[in-house]
Amino acid sequence: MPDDNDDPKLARIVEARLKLRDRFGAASYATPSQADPTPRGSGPPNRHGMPQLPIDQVSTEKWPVLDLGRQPEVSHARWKLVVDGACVRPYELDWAGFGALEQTSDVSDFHCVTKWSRLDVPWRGVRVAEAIAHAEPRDGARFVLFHATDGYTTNLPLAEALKPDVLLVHTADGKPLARVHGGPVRVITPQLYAWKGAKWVCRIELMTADRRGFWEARGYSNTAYPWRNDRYST
Ligand SMILES: Nc1nc2c(c(=O)[nH]1)N[C@H]1C(S)=C(S)[C@@H](COP(=O)(O)O)O[C@H]1N2
Ligand SMILES: [Mo]
Repeated sequence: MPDDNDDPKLARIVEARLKLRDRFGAASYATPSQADPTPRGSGPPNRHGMPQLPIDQVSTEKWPVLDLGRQPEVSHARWKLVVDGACVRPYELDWAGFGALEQTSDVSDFHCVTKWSRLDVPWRGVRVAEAIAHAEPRDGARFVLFHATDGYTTNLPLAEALKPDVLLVHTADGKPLARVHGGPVRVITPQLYAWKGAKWVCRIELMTADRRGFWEARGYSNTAYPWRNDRYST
């Protein structure tokens, strides 16, 4: 496990979240997996045939804020997104370049591992698949590590990152994404727990081998499927 003791505030946040993991760990390992042949998770149609909420989640209208306690202020002028690693054409986007990419609207759910879900959130942004495609991933690229301005990281299999509802969002609920929720731009992963979506995302690193992100290295599930109650790893 990484050592967080040089930052007492961060150490407290990690300790509190890992206590929650310990509290719910036994119950989640004891719960049978949900049948999930075609996980789709985006908006009402993606809950078709599924319970309204993934197991042990509670719906909330409010949008809680969860992060490492550092919320960087990133202006549009300083905003930058690097796409690099195992690809033919690593590149960098500025705010205008990001706005010039194909824009997508979607409605999808947001499931936090701390047990709240926001259903049917309207989003606008750019598909992560679109941003990655421009870099031309090498054949061996199989994983992605998202890096954020606050130092946070989270990893995904490339196949998950390329799903059409995985977006770099700049707008939520019809308003510019607030700084506390990762504005100007964050990632959302509607089919996975929300820690897989980096707020204040600044780099998408393509990788040939998996590398665990911040929470994945501290005992959160590497796969993170809400419909399977897949919260923590053993
Ligand atoms: N950059 C960054 N992204 C992050 C986090 C973080 O600490 N830093 N926390 C993750 C976790 S654990 C959750 S549940 C969601 C919370 O997003 P919200 O604060 O908008 O609700 O962001 C995820 N993305
Ligand atoms: Mo979370």
